[in-house]
This record gives sequence, structure tokens and C-alpha cells, in this order.
Amino acid sequence: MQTGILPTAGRNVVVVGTQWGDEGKGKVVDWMTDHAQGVVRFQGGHNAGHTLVIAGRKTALQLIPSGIMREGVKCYIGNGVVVDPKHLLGEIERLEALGLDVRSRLFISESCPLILPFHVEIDRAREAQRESCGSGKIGTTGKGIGPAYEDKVARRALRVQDLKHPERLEAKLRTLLDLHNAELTGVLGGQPLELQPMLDDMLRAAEQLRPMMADVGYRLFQAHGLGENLLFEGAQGTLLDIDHGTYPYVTSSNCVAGNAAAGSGLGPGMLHYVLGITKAYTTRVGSGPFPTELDIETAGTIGHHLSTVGQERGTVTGRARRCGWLDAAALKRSIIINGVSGLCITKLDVLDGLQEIKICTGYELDGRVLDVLPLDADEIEQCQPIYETMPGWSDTTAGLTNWEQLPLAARRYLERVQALIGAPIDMVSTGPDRVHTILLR
Ligand code: 2SA
Ligand code: MG
Repeated sequence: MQTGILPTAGRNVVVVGTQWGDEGKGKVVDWMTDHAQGVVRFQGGHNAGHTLVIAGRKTALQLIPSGIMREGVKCYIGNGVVVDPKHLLGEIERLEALGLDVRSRLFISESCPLILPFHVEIDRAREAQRESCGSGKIGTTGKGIGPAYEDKVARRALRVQDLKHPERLEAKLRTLLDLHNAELTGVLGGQPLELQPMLDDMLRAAEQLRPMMADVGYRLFQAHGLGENLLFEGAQGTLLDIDHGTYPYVTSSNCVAGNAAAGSGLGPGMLHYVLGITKAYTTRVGSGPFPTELDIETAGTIGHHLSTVGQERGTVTGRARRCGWLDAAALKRSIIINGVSGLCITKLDVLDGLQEIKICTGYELDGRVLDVLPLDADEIEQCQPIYETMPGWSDTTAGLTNWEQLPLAARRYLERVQALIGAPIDMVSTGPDRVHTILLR
């Protein structure tokens, strides 16, 4: 198939979420992997949850790139990813139980910082403390992501490469554990963790992970040199980015396309197309401002429709996702930051049957009209969305594969979104299966 989106000889594509995550990146990456020889994760950890439906079978991936579902596709975990070794092995084993060959084509960067049990304890204890002292939870996934990135930035993290050196590993682990036990038993009022069981677990994991450890940046460079096509798979979403998101209600990594280079070790000049994934409405899990949020609890409301028809629950934690109308002013911010080449609109079919559909075109804040999402979370909290209302459609769009098959009102909606945000819609996803896809370019 000839299209500008798919990776073609030597062209590498970055796929990022343009909202608060769960835009449907996993499905799109999976669809594109037929045309790629490698799929790369460059940030986040097993806080991500990508649900794939292949031949009607649902599979959830957290840490391993979606390319693992396609035979022969190489999968790379770049240095920007934080790795929980125990979780990683568990995920490998679950995939192997499905009959997939994982170990021969998974490459884990030696430079990935490790997530260890104390990171998880600290993450959860801090959240509980925030809640009990009334300062408001962030709503983390409780996987230790933030504390692990803190150690990376503080230059004291254990990395995958330490797993190759048992003595170094033990010494570094002892120092780090002492430090974190002090926080756990001090300000967080919890119990200390023991060194030996942690060390034993890590040594066991080390043995199994060792054959998969690699110099990922160099491997990617070589693959690129051979004309292989690479897909960079973002996790979470732009508005959860540590620098550009709704801080402090964000994750602890850069989720934007620019980090595909820094988080993998392949230079930005070798990235050629940025595909932004956008849900036809908006969802968010965890706390933080959300200007177009609707009530999802009351039966018969639009919010309830989006939540139930869209099956909006977290893949990792099972939490109900907050739901609201599409926010074009927030999308505009994402498109600028990511340098989006084209968009894929997902879950359009969830809007089927609604009489009217609203798009947020900007906000009112202190008597001013803004056309782009502000940077300060407190200001976003104060923003009153300005809506444009469009007619809905009653026909079903689920599973359609052609633009012309879409109801006229659905086409008008997409055209209006495109005009408001200033980026072309190159693709529309109309259902969870990979074949439910309309290609426009
Ligand atoms: P963390 O755990 O430190 O990264 O949490 C910080 C914030 O980032 C949000 N976050 C996510 N938002 C959407 N999807 C994510 N992954 C899972 C999924 C979430 C789940 O794909 O469904 O299962 O609940 C994800 N990961 C992190 C998080 O909600 C906090 O707001
Ligand atoms: Mg997800």
C-alpha cells in the first residue's frame, strides 16, 4: 500500500498520543508494524497499557513494544524507558505462553534505569500521604515510575548494565536501599525493605535478561543503515509530559516525539514522520485539570455514553477514565510540541448515535479568550471551555474502511477538527481490530 504514513525503506515513524494517553496507539502501531522491521519504546515503563485486538483476541502489553505480536519484527526497549526486571520477565513469559517467540528479537538497552521494589513502595506511600494530608493525589499507576526517574536524574540509579556485575549490583543496591529505607521509615512512616530477597530476585532476573541486553542506539543506527524501517512507539500522552503537560499532574518522562531520539539513542535527523494519535473525544485517568470533562456517572448523559460505549477503563489499573468532548485548543498545543506530520483519529464509532457533538475551540480565562491550552495547571483549572456544536449521526461508523462510507456529519466533524487544529488527518480508526482503518494519505 502506498501511503505517506507507513514506514517505507529507510523512513522512520514516531507515534505519539496527543491527549492524556489511551488514544489507541497500540492498535495503530500494530497496524503499521506490517511495514516495519523494528518497534522501539523510548520512555515510560509498565505504567503504559496498550490493548491490541488481533483476530478477535485481546492482548495487553505494558513494557514490551507492540511489534512483538508480529512474527520477525524486532523490538527495542530504549534507554529512556524505566525497567522493572521482575515485571519484564513476567510479561515475556505471558507472551511466550501465547506461543510467541520473544527472547530472540527483544533488545533491552543496557542504559535503562531499573525500577526496584522500594520505588513502588515510595510511589504508593507518597500517594497515600498526599491524600491523607489533603494536598491531592496525582493518581499515579503505583508502579514506581516517578521515584525510579528521580534516581536516574539524581545519578544514583541502578541500570540494566549493573545486572551484569553482581558485586557492583550489590554495592549500589545496598546504598540505594539505605537511602530509600530512610524515607520509607521516616517521613512516610512505613516498614524498611530487606536487601537479600531483592538481590536474589535481581540476580535471577539478570541471568534471564542478559542475552537480551544490547547497545540499542547503535543497533538502531545499523538497522537504519540497512534500510530497515523503524517505528517509535510513544506511551502515555503529550499532556502527561513532564515538561509540557499539566504539571504536576503528569508522568515523570518526556512523552513527546522529540524524546524518541534522546530516549532511544538514534538522532532526530533519522526520524521522518510524526503520527499523532487522537481520540475522537477526550479521556484522562488520574487527577489534574480537564476543561471539557463531563459527568460519567449519570445514566443517559453524554459522559456516561462515552465511558460505557468507549469502555473507558485503565488497561493497567482498571480505573474508570474521566471522559469529555474533544478539546481542539489542547490538541493545538500537542501538534506544535510534537511537530505532528499527520493525525490518526481513533474511536470515532463511540460518537455514533449522539444527536449533537461539541468541540472545544478555546477557553475563557479572566475575561480573555485563549485559543491554546495554557501552561499552568491552576490556570487550566479556571478555564471555561468555549464550544462549537455540530450535528451528530445515527448510522454506525464501526468497522468502516472508506472515507466515502462515513456519514456526511462524521466527515464534517473530522474536517472541522482538522481546520481548527492545523494538522492533516491522515488516518481514521473505526474499531479495535487492525482492519478497521480508513487511510487518507
Ligand atoms: P505514573 O504512574 O507516575 O506514570 O502516573 C502519573 C500520571 O500519568 C498518568 N498515566 C497514564 N494515563 C493514561 N494511561 C496510562 N497507562 C494505563 C493505560 C493507565 C491505567 O494505558 O490504561 O491502566 O490506569 C498512564 N500511565 C500513567 C497517571 O494516570 C497519572 O495521572
Ligand atoms: Mg493505555
